[in-house]
Amino acid sequence: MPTKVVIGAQWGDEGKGKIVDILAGMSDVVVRSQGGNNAGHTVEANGEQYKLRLTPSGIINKNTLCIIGNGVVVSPKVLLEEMDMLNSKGVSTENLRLDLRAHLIMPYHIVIDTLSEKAKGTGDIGTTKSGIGPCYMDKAERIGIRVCDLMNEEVFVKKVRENVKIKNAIIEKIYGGEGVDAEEIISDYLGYAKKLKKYAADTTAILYNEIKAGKKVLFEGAQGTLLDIDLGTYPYVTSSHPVSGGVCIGTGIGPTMIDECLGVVKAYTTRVGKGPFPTELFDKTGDEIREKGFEYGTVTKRPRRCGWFDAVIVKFAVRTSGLTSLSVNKIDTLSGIDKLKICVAYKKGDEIISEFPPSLEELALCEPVYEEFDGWNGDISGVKSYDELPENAKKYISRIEELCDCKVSMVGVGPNREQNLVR
Ligand code: 2SA
Ligand code: GDP
Ligand code: MG
Repeated sequence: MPTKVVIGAQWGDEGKGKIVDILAGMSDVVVRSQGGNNAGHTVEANGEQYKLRLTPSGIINKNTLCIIGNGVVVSPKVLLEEMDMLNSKGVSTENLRLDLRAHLIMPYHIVIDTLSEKAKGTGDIGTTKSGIGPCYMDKAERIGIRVCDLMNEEVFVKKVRENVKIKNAIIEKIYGGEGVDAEEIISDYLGYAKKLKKYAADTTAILYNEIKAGKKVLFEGAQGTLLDIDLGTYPYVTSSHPVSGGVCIGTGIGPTMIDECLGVVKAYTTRVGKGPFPTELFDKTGDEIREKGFEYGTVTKRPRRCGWFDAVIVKFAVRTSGLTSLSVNKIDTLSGIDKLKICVAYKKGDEIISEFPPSLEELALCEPVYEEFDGWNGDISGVKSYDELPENAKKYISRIEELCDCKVSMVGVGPNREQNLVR
């Protein structure tokens, strides 16, 4: 199929980077449509590990055109650092394009993100403090600064001076913090502009023409469904749209141009940051999964909360993103756990709930209803085909498929490109 969306069907970090890198080998174009450098996508290839935050995970494939779409919020500083990192590892960034409509993360966004989290005290969201929320706020308030503004010195200087006045009032008067210096920002950002100029383009037109020409296009989601600002566990969400619908708005294409939607999940569940997590484990099994699966934030190194696979949330992702198949990663991490559980529904008093509740207050009254499975033992990271997996692992996957009402097309047994079993 020519166009495919890859999204996270849990709370992010499902292993999207690995899957996109694998599929990028069969694609002409890879596009990011939302989020920013809050994302951390890990790709292991050619004996190297790459932790990508802004660049699409297709960049490791030298012939793939990589687009940062209009819906992404871009820190030029982080982007240039990432490009330098890639170049130093021999990866070319010549095929990168940055949309002119994308909004810029400015230093005051990072300051406000940090101060507003601090001011919330124990009621904080647990953001990555990379300025994502404040940048999307400016976009909605219609005072954001875009890549096209950065490419026009006169416009850029005027907008920065105006915005800094407003932002410093907020930083100093509301949060009691230290304001930022407009002239320093202007000088730094005009330096970034020079370096980024040749990559900046109207990518909506490029993308349309590529699709019309029959090219294979992959859309790379960041974060995950339950972090979607509309459909996630609001307010414990990010400020963009990680569901498949976000791709249209964030890249400028219409829904008729999307052929397939692949949801990536882990064989268990993780979450980083605050907010509800019905199947969270607070015992030694949770710790075992964290240590074996190395569940720590790719960007912030925060320990990820770990729990059992929750079919209620994944079924919700299948429904809200119209998923056509699932990729289940990290089945290897569950090896050696005697009894495994999958949450098949929630119980609220005497009521059985099978749809993920919109209200956090209602969710707090829900308890997971579990089905138990016999586990499997041994190192399965070298398994080369789905059929070779232990019988109990295959039963576990088949049950995920039934409960989520979606075909499982790939199973991950390790972080490397080669450790992916196609069914
Ligand atoms: P933000 O910074 O405003 O987007 O934070 C809002 C919530 O979204 C969560 N969030 C994430 N959750 C999982 N992974 C993310 N990327 C990094 C990773 C996270 C890291 O790959 O590990 O390094 O900690 C990501 N980005 C945002 C965040 O935790 C808040 O709950
Ligand atoms: P993303 O944000 O969805 O791209 O995921 P992250 O890169 O933040 O986190 C996923 C982690 O799991 C990374 O360290 C990957 O290298 C690793 N990973 C991906 N698939 C597998 C798998 O099947 N098994 C194991 N053990 N690790 C995996
Ligand atoms: Mg991640």
